[in-house]
Amino acid sequence: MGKTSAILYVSLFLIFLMLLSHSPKKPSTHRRLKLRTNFNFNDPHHHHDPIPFDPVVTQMERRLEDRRWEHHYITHSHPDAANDTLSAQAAPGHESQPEWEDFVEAEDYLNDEEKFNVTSRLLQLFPKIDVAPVDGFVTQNELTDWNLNQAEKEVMHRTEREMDVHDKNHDGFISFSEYDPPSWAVSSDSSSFAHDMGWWKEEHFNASDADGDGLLNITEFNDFLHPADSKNPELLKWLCKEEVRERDTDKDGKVNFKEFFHGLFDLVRNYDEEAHNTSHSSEDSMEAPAKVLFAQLDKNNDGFLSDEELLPIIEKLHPSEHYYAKQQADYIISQADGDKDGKLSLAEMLENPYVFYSAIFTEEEEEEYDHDEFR
Ligand SMILES: *[C@@H]1O[C@H](CO)[C@@H](O)[C@H](O)[C@H]1NC(C)=O
Ligand SMILES: *[C@@H]1O[C@H](CO)[C@@H](O)[C@H](O)[C@H]1NC(C)=O
Ligand SMILES: *[C@@H]1O[C@H](CO)[C@@H](O)[C@H](O)[C@H]1NC(C)=O
Ligand SMILES: *[C@@H]1O[C@H](CO)[C@@H](O)[C@H](O)[C@H]1NC(C)=O
Ligand SMILES: *[C@@H]1O[C@H](CO)[C@@H](O)[C@H](O)[C@H]1NC(C)=O
Ligand SMILES: [Ca+2]
Ligand SMILES: [Ca+2]
Repeated sequence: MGKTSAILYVSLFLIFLMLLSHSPKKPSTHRRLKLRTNFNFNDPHHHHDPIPFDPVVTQMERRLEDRRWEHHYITHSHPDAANDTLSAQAAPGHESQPEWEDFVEAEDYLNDEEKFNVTSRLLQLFPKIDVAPVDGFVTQNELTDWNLNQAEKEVMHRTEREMDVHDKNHDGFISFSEYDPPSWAVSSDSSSFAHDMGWWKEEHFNASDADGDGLLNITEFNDFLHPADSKNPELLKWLCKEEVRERDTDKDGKVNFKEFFHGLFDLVRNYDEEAHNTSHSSEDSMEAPAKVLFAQLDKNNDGFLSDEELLPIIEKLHPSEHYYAKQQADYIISQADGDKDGKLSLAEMLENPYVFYSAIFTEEEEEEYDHDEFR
C-alpha cells in the first residue's frame, strides 16, 4: 500500500514536472509581472523602491518579503531567537526553498489573465482613487494621495515587523537597550561609510522619543526608522546634524562651500529638477546658483553651513514618501494621459493598464528587473 502510493506520488510529480517544462509561453503576455524581491534591511541610504499601486500585489509581495525577512532574521541577526514565535512559521520541513515555491505561485497567479485580470482590477480600484472629488477623473492629487496611502501602510507594516523583533520584553515599547542596530550598521569594517554614522545611536533614539519617556511607542519607532517622514522637529534637527557629520570631509564640524557643492547641492538640484521639470545643466553653470543658495542658507554669514542652517533644505536632502508618491503619480499620468488634459479617465486607465503595474512588470525579453525605474 505504502509502496503503491509512493509510486503514485512519484509519477504524479514527474507528470507535473513534464507539464511545467512543456507548458508553452503564453504568446499574449509579452509583459511579465514579476514580484520584487529586492528587500533591503532598512539601509537609510538605499534608493527608494517604487510604490506598489495595487493592494493585492502589495499583499503578495508582503508574504514573500516577510518570509525572506524571517529567514534573514533567524539565520543572520538572531540565531538565538529560534525559539521565538517566528520560528513557528519557519518549521524545519518548510525550509527547502519555501520562498521559491511562493514566488512561482504568486507570479503564475499574476500572469494568469483570468485570475489576475488587470482590467477588472482597475475597474475596482478606480472608484477608490477618484474620491476628491468624485468626478470620473483621477487627478495628480488623487493619485498622489493613493500612492502615499499605499506607501505609508507598507512602511508601517515593516515597522510593526521590526517592533516585534526588537521589543524583547513585549511591552509594546522599544527601549534603547532593547534596540540592536542592523548588522550592516555595526560593521567593524572601518572603511565602510556606516562606521561613524549617527544612525541607530542614542542621540537618534532620544530625538525620536517625542514625549521623552525613554521608550519608543510604535509611532515614535516608525519615526526613528523613517526620520524624513517624521513631523517631530527634534528628529529633523538630528537629521541635519547627521547630514553635517556625513558631508564634513575636513572634520571641522561645519559644511563649507566645497563640501556643499560636491554632494548636497546635487541633491537639491535633482529634487528641484524633478519638481519643476527643468533641464539638466553642466557643472560649470551650476556653481553660480550653488553660491546663491549657499549664501541664502548661511544665515550668520560665517561662510559655513551649520546643522540648523541645513533645516530649510532637509526635505530635499531626504525626500519624504509624499515626494515619491507624487513623482510616481506624475510618471503614471505622463504615460497614460491619452488626451493630455492632465488627469486620467477610466478609459485612459483601461487603455494603459500596465503603466499602473510598472513597479512590478518586466518586459519579457528583459533579463533583470530595473530597480531604478523611477529615479
Ligand atoms: C529552545 O528550545 C529548546 C527546547 O524546546 C531548548 O532546549 C533550548 O535551550 C531553547 N533555546 C533557546 C536559545 O532558548
Ligand atoms: C477581464 O475583466 C473584464 C471586465 O471584468 C472582462 O470583460 C474580461 O473578459 C476579463 N478577461 C479575462 C481574460 O477574463
Ligand atoms: C538620552 O536621554 C537620556 C535620558 O532619557 C540621557 O540619560 C542620555 O544621556 C541621552 N543621550 C544622549 C546621547 O543624548
Ligand atoms: C506615541 O507617543 C506619541 C507621543 O510621543 C503620541 O503622540 C502617539 O499618539 C503615540 N502613539 C500611539 C500609537 O499610542
Ligand atoms: C518636461 O520637459 C521635457 C523637455 O524638457 C518635455 O518634453 C516634457 O513634456 C516636460 N514634461 C512635463 C510634464 O512638463
Ligand atoms: Ca515615548
Ligand atoms: Ca486625460
